[in-house]
Amino acid sequence: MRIGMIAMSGTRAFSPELTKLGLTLPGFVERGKVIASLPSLGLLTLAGLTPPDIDVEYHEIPDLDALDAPPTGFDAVAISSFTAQIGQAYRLADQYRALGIKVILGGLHVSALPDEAAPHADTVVIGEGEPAWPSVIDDLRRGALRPRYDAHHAARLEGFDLATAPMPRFELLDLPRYNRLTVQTQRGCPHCCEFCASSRTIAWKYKRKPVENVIAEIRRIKKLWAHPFIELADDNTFADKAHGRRLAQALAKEDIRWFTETDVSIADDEELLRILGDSGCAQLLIGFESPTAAGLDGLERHANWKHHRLDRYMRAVERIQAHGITVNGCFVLGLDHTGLESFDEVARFVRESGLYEVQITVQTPFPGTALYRRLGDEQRLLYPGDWARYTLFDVNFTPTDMTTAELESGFRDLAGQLYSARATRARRHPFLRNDIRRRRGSAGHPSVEA
Ligand code: B12
Repeated sequence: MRIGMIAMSGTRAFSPELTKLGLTLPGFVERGKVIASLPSLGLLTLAGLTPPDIDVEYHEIPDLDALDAPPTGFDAVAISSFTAQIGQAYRLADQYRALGIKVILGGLHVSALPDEAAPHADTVVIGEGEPAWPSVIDDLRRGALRPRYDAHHAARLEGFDLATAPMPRFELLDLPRYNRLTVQTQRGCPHCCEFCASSRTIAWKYKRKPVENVIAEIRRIKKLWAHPFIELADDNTFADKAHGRRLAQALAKEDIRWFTETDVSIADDEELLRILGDSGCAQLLIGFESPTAAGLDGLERHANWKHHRLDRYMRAVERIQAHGITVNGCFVLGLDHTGLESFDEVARFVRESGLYEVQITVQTPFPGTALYRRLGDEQRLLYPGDWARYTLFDVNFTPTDMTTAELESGFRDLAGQLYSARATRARRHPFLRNDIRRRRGSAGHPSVEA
């Protein structure tokens, strides 16, 4: 039996103006090139759970319309896609089914809207893939695939334990095509931000992978690629400080460069920052979301956590970067109760904080999120179902304190300002002169931009 693992792997913006702008702004182009070559860790993980007598091939489709013919010769295909490319994933699924190839669909979008996906698939997997995959394979072999496998249900009963997570099959990749590989050290997040569309939407309980397993994955990668750059595909790597310290200590011994996402509370833990400073950590991506109380109020739904942290934002950037770790600060435009002033407020925070890097996105109500449900109830979704617009850069809802057109043009202008060659150089200049490079040099790590 032969299974094709097909990753819909494009990065995109729907609006032609945004695409054009993205292609011309130096800061944007650089990050775009880096992330555009990440593989699907979800599919590599499922490949790792597939019995060895089944042939598995891994393929990526960045744009179905640019492809003459999809890869074929399989008994079944497992297709993974996020929201923005799901329309292409459904079209591809229809093509495979027309050829008599069984189609298995799963992932974040399909888990949120299984009824939408079902007409395009022989089977739909809801939730984390690992608990469902062995039954999918057994049933596939017997020619008795069920229309649906609900891992949400299974996870609620038994709870999928990351200590039992399989080794992803990195060896399926055509490695020279990638500039970094991903490893997941945990799933979910203890916070509950209204817009969060990451693995929290399928892993309701925050859970960590044992550090030994993470290191085993990194060593497997190092067998294939001596000095890899690793991106941790986590929602919030250092939410649990004790686990985070153990992880950072272990990573420090691996002589790798790495990047991850976490929350601002990492700045409270001097000990952890010290370990990170010498661990090969190139950059931390932190969701500040907004530099104002109006933007943050109510955004984290458990304890209004981000709102309470606002007065420590500036100091946090300074403390983290003082340890030789650059910060990529993320801001969301179009949050409720923020108006035209928000564009300047973000620009000012970026300037005054000394952030090395910045990422701006438009608030996006991805299906499966609390934001999607609320904006739906408030009749504020502009293009429900038109998923190609769900890119984080295109506006899909009616904002509260400006018009849709104002959000679109304000976002474009802010991107133009922040990612111009001049602004990008100005942000990076202090780090080129100062200690970040020196520290890296003395730690013996190769110099790779995050
Ligand atoms: C790596 C990554 C990418 C890579 C993706 C490589 C790939 N093909 O998977 C690249 C750079 C290409 C990418 C692109 C984009 N990304 Co991205 N990306 C991530 C990131 C950082 C990690 C994802 C990851 O590896 N998770 C770990 C794996 C193990 O989890 P998983 O994929 O969910 O898989 C599990 C289950 O979902 C399930 N599963 C998944 N697929 C399948 C398939 C089958 C058949 C089965 C049975 C099960 C199954 O089993 C897996 C194991 O449990 C996340 C943020 C984060 N911190 O998580 C954002 C994230 C996934 N990206 C996001 C977005 C918005 C985008 C872009 C739209 C950005 C843009 N404007 O271009 C594009 C969209 C691409 C598309 N195809 O639609 C959003 C997705 C929200 C959503 N619901 O769509 C996220 C959550 C970030 C965010 N800000 O919210 N991204």
